[in-house]
Amino acid sequence: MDRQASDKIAALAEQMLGEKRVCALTGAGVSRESGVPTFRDEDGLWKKFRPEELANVQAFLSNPVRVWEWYDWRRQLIADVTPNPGHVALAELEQLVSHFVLITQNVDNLHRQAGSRDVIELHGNIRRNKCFDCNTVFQLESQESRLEFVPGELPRCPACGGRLRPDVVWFGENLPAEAIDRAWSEAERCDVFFSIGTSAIVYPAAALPQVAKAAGAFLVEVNLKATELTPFADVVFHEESGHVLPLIVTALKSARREAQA
Ligand code: BV8
Ligand code: ZN
Repeated sequence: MDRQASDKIAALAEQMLGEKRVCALTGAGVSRESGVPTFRDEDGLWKKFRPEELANVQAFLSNPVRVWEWYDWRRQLIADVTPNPGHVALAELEQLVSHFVLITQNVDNLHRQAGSRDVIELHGNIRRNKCFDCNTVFQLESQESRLEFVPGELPRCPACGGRLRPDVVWFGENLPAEAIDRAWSEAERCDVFFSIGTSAIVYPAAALPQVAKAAGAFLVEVNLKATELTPFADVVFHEESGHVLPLIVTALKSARREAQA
């Protein structure tokens, strides 16, 4: 890493010392190094399927089995993936910073698997199902929802016999109120806000970095490509999150040691 980049990282670590509040918003890019496809990259999900056809209520009502099978395919895709160094670094940051909140758009559960505890899931979690008709939520592993998935048929709700769907937020659907409200208030109060591995175009999640910036936070973007957020960021790393985030953790650990010496 060149001198300039290491200086950027050392300065960023200093920003997180002491009684600081830090937020991190993550998107699909943070899971790509675990083998989970993103949405809008060249090999992304939206390149093969049109989101309008799959990730919305109308698509589910008109062809529930097709939508269910797409999510079942995504579940198979991520069944064996594991957290990468970027996820692990974020779990470490939670221990190193006095107030750290992880806000994710991802539904792959990898932050929790990496050990992050305070995780706000804005778009739900593909490891849960929800009944479209009675809203009961089922963990995939739970007894009630051990589904014999009959190809061509939609699994039924064990509680009411209704239509099961993945517990994720589709386009046109409101985000879980508690999740977005908490994320919003954390963004308004933080000292440092990271936007990591997201194209920053899906709202209201994409508003969070702007809210933080407007409230005076130091805005950091870690994203392979430039996004609409890049011009507003105080520091930008156009590199892989699995590479940059561990370097930031290392720099913070040494800055903490120096501060305590
Ligand atoms: C809402 C489902 C209120 C879960 C997703 C018109 C009508 C209705 C709504 C709207 C409208 N116009 C706008 C809206 C709002 C809409 C929206 O924002 N649309 C966008 C496309 C313009 N939002 C909504 O509908 C939301 N609800 O607003 O409710 C409402 C109600 C009614 C009417 C109006 C408003 C719901 C949003 C949630 C939708 N659900 N998915 C699932 O199947 O997973 S969206 C989908 O995109 C995923 O959830 C994902 O989380 C999200 C964001 O994508 P990213 O995570 O950013 O991934 P992407 O591939 O785009 O980018 C990855 C980045 O990583 C890239 O930049 C890449 O360079 C980088 N990268 C890659 N590798 C690495 C890396 N970076 C670092 N390291 C690497 N190794
Ligand atoms: Zn039900």
